[in-house]
Amino acid sequence: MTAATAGVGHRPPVRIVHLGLGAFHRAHQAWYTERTGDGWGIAAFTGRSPEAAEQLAAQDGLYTLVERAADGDRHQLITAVVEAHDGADLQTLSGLLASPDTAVVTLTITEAGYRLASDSHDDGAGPRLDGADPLVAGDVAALRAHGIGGVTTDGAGPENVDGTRVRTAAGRLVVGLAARRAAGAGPLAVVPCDNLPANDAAARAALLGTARLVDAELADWIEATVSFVGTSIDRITPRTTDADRSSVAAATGFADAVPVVTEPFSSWILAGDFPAGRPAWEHAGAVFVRDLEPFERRKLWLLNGAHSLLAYAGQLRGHATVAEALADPAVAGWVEDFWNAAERHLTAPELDVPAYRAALRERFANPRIAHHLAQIGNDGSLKLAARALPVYRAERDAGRDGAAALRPVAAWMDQMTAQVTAGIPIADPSADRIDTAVDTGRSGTGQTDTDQTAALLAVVDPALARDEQTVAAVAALRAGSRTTVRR
Ligand code: CS2
Repeated sequence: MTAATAGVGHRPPVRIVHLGLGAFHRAHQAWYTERTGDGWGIAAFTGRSPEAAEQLAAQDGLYTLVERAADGDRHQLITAVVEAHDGADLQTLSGLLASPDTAVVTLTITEAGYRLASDSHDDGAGPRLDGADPLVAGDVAALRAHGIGGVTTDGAGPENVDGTRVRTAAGRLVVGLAARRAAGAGPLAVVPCDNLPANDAAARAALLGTARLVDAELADWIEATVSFVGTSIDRITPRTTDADRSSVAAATGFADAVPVVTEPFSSWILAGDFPAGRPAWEHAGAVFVRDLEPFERRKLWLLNGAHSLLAYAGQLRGHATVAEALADPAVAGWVEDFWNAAERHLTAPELDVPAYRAALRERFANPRIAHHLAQIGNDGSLKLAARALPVYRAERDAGRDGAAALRPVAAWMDQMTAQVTAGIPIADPSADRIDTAVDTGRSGTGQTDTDQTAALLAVVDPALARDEQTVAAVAALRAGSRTTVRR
């Protein structure tokens, strides 16, 4: 505790459990919760590494939020996160979920965290858990071996389950929800806050899919009791740097090890039920709607789609940040083309796409936010499926070639090829498959650039990879972007 944090007195009780303690959660859901002043405390669990929890716990959960506008910084101490834990601590998670005080579970586990099958959209049946995924299979085996059913029937506690062996968010939540069921603590809402279309359906597929493989009765209980709330979330939050830590310490006197730097803009749109209540997030600017889909598409396509295009096309042209890439007229032109394609399918008047595009140009150009393209470029195989390919499909269904919407995919392929060739590691759950696919085009293999394009597309969308016209269109764009890069 320092002078800057000494004034923080009574902390609110835990009513929200969060999985995926990272910068975005702390800049977004925690900030909204703080702003309501409703006294809802958050217990946050890390995903993969416990470090963030250790650092935050050492500061009693307190941290500085820096709103970084083009003309200056605004600092705010956030007090809503009252507990920070290692995600492998299933005993604490189960204890919190078994409490009727806990009403909401929020998730920021990244697109990859849901472990969904990449061919989910082929049959239009919606997202589906990838039961063959090694992490999922490992969790299911661990939960079966430790008898998650025992948690619900004979009262054996979650201490029987080794948290380090249950690694997916869904696996961990299944353990926690078994404890809630055993305790008779009643319904709650699960609120995914990741950039996936229909993220409520994604969370439901992950959770119910895992539960079904472990304990059918528990799965039935979850289906009947847990509400899944869809969200569109938005706030550009780059990774915190050492320079950020120094500037926060200088401005506030708090040697904060884990401040968060974010843009002033923020948006949270939600649709769904909260059977055990929720903070009045609408008092903090969140918007509750009946039909989320138009808003979700506007955000995913225009912001995130452009981000991915900037990430790959920008890096190929030697840029490091979003603002730099957007200042390159060729890249900016591709972004406008992509937006024109998307805008044709965002027709609801309340979307006001021209204003949204104008705001995005300004947000992306914020000269004081260094949002690194390499960070956005991670997990491209999943991100492109959510942000770019839906625009392509909409264009194609309307009888157009959709080339502008394929450019992010073509640029991703060129960037992946460049990284594999240069030995730069690829951060993607399908990194091995990307590596193999890149090799498909190597000289001496007897295979062509088109074969390589099809192999890479199969990693993102297996059905589209079987469509010759699409593969040819992507291959043509790749040839184009390579020429540009060489110049
Ligand atoms: C970005 C998002 O890294 C990425 O994939 O596109 O994190 C983006 O900054 C947020 O969705 C903005 O709300």
